[in-house]
Amino acid sequence: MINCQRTLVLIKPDGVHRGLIGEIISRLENRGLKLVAMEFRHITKEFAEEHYAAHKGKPFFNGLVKYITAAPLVAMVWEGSDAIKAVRQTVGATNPTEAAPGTIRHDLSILTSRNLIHASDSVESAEAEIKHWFKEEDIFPWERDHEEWITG
Ligand code: DGI
Repeated sequence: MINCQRTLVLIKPDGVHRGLIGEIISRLENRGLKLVAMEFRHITKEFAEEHYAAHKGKPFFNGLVKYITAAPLVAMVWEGSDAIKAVRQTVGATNPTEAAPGTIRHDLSILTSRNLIHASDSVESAEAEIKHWFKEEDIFPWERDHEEWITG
């Protein structure tokens, strides 16, 4: 596979409540990305604060932690060629009103504080976030029969 990467994706609690789990997973599957780990989780305040540590002290930090811990979410690891960039592109800009049409955030949401989905934004953050959320034994690499037609 050309530049094989893994990236962490979260369907945030609004995505679960709004019944958008299937829609969001379909968009990533249709892109040619491969799901290699998935868990339904209701995370603690401490766990959320560590996940969003880079935003500590910002005016929206407490609201963000409250939102992400308010109800269960879906945590996933996706794999593919240039997966980090590809997923971010399919997810769209942080502010849904600035996201490009056709992206998940544009098509399915309207508020930055309810933007449905998280995706790692760099090789370094993907590595750290996957480690924070998943044990290595809970990630399941598998080969598609038609792998070479998608990833080269
Ligand atoms: O990687 P992203 O989720 O696209 O964006 P980020 O890492 O800059 O911020 C993480 C989350 O924090 C984002 O998905 C929503 C929230 N956030 C970021 N900037 C703002 C914000 N929430 C509010 N209310 N206002 C902001 O300016």
